[in-house]
Amino acid sequence: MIKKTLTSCIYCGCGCGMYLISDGNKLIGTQPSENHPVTKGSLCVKGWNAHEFGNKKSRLTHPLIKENGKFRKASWDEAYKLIADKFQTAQKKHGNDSVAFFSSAKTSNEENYLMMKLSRAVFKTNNVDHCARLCHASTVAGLAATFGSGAMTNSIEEFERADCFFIIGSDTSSQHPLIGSRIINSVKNRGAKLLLMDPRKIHLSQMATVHAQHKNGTDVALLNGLMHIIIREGLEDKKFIEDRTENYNELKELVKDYNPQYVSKITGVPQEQLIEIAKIYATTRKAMIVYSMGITQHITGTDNVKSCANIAMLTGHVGIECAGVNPLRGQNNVQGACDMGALPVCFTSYQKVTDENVRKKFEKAWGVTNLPAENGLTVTEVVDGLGSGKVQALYIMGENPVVSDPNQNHVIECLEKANFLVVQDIFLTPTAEYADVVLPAASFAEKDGTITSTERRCERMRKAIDAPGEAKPDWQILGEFAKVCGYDKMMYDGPKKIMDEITTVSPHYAGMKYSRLEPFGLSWPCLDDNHPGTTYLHKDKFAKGKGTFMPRPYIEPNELPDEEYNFLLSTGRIYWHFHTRTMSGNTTTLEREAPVPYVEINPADARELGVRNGGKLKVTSRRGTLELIATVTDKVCVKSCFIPFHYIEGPANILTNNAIDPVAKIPELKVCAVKIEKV
Ligand SMILES: Nc1nc2c(c(=O)[nH]1)N[C@H]1C(S)=C(S)[C@@H](COP(=O)(O)OP(=O)(O)OC[C@H]3O[C@@H](n4cnc5c(=O)[nH]c(N)nc54)[C@H](O)[C@@H]3O)O[C@H]1N2
Ligand SMILES: Nc1nc2c(c(=O)[nH]1)N[C@H]1C(S)=C(S)[C@@H](COP(=O)(O)OP(=O)(O)OC[C@H]3O[C@@H](n4cnc5c(=O)[nH]c(N)nc54)[C@H](O)[C@@H]3O)O[C@H]1N2
Ligand code: SF4
Ligand SMILES: [Mo]
Repeated sequence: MIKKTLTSCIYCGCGCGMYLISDGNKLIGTQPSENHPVTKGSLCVKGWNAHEFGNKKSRLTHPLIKENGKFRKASWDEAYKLIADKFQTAQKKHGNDSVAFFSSAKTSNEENYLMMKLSRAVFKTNNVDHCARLCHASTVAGLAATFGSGAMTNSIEEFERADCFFIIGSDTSSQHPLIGSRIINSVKNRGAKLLLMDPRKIHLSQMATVHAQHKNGTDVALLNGLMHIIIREGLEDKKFIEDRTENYNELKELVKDYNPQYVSKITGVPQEQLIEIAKIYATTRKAMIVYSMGITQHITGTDNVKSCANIAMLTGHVGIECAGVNPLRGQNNVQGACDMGALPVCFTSYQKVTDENVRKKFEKAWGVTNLPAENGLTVTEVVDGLGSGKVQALYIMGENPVVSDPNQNHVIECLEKANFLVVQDIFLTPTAEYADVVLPAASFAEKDGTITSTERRCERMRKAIDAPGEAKPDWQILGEFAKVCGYDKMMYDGPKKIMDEITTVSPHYAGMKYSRLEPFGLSWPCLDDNHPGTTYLHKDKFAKGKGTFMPRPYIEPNELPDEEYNFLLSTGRIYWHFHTRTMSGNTTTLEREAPVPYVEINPADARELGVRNGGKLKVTSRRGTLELIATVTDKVCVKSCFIPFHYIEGPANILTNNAIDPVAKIPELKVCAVKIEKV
């Protein structure tokens, strides 16, 4: 029988509402919801094909235990007992913080909540984190410090009415297609201005009012330069600054030095372009800042984010409709994973683990004592900890660090040293190969729950079919495992009950009962059962009261090209693939378009190297080396190159630098130095 189930797309943070079409227990297609406020009858190519990977024969169907280097099938009970024994033994010998947990932005809010509950209530450690560390950790830190809340300030619908887009470090039309299409419509049909600041040519470049191709990693200088011009021209919003912000004099003092001549020299952007961008942005009221990984994935990621917040406050472009600072969250549920406290420093709703009253509240709610009071380790610190012995055992749910973490050789060395590794996934990933126990999870199509999209919209995921073999939803696995560990307050008869618990301990989600999430969800803050949700933040007052200007000086990236490693490498993604390709690589239409890894280089460099389009190149950094096909294109500047990080067959992360931002601990995935040779 053919059935249609309304759910939320598994791929990006746009949070599209789609129907999964199933025939018996097999998914046969998808279809966009006509009425979903983001989707409105359209999906991108990934959404249209989101039914395929789940049907693959290579799905994990049974728990696996490694013996003498080989996996064998095991029962759930045997697997749970082994993990419990290893984790508890590690803690007895090496202390509570010798174990760690990676949660997953691919799983539901309820599952992220249970992962952090498992870590904190059962194992008494705050060593719980997830891929936001590689993604928007700098947003969470930078916007919390300036505005008091680290989320997208405005909603996706507002892109349809904005008059100016200030896009810095976001390939929006490729990576957030349903937001990108609104930008394109507004620019083409309504004459909205598009100010693009991106070192690389992207699809949006063609229609940009101005495209400043600044040098990678010079964003703080660029933004300070724009603020210098705005103040010099008297275009700052004096009333907003006076009424709603603090620390303005420090900002004014710092940006004094960033005159157009100086900034042009650092960034490579002509002075006229700087002036044009500053004037258009400052004089258009409905002007939205949009950013993503080009801003966050730097050792100065937090500084970059603070600088975006500074320029928005300087011009009074926040707390109003169709404006604000809009970090586009990447994974379908990375916003939710952060909201649920799958972070080493906070419980749900960003309530700090260091606050005794907060801990007391959770101790009471969970029926436990002595919740850990010290901040835990981040993803990158846990990986290092496996190498040094500080961390003995790691439980990974729905992440694939062998492909997604920087400096792959280092990651593999650390995973090999791990005393005990558990991987819970839908496929046997390159990371799972290093595991001692592998647990089979149900995919998004096989379970109920909620996700929270980039516009803070908490919406339903619904079960369409049964999971293959003995695979189970992550929430059920975590509950059963906790019980084997001696804690039975994580057994629920379904995600609805888990959300009921979440609403009682999380102020932003207090009104998010399942009955209220029909049909397309609500955006937080949603403070009680009658609260309508919130489309844009910081109206009248910032989440922290006054907004704080946080002026930052420009600092160079950690590793820039020199004589030997003379190319700048930047990494990122492409339209057709999603991250480590476990899902998109198992999807015919997507895989057909981009089946092999490659490196983009400029035609001038290709001539110098004597390589043509499709020829072979060896790319080497201080950390590793890769052979790749050359794609010769003027998308990248001379002496720069770009490699998508999707491919285990040609993993960009063998080259990348694991230097981190000191505040947010996010690695510098967007800049490192390499040399390139013809093979
Ligand atoms: N198809 C597809 N869609 C996805 C994903 C995917 O894997 N595939 N992943 C999702 C996830 S988790 C995320 S986080 C988002 C990411 O979405 P994006 O951040 O849009 O994607 P990226 O390719 O990482 O990089 C964005 C842009 O930053 C630019 N850039 C590089 N260095 C700099 C710099 O120093 N300064 C500035 N200003 N710009 C720079 C790049 O040229 C690129 O255009 O996409 C989400 N959507
Ligand atoms: N060089 C470089 N590296 C990068 C980036 C970059 O721009 N450049 N970007 C970084 C960013 S922004 C991100 S977000 C990370 C992403 O890094 P990861 O999160 O490690 O990448 P994914 O491929 O999304 O991994 C998700 C895993 O979850 C599994 N999965 C899917 N559904 C479920 C489920 O329901 N349950 C369970 N248990 N598992 C499931 C998938 O099979 C997959 O293995 O990569 C980062 N790495
Ligand atoms: S835009 Fe994002 S959420 Fe929408 S269909 Fe495409 S991948 Fe899915
Ligand atoms: Mo991400």
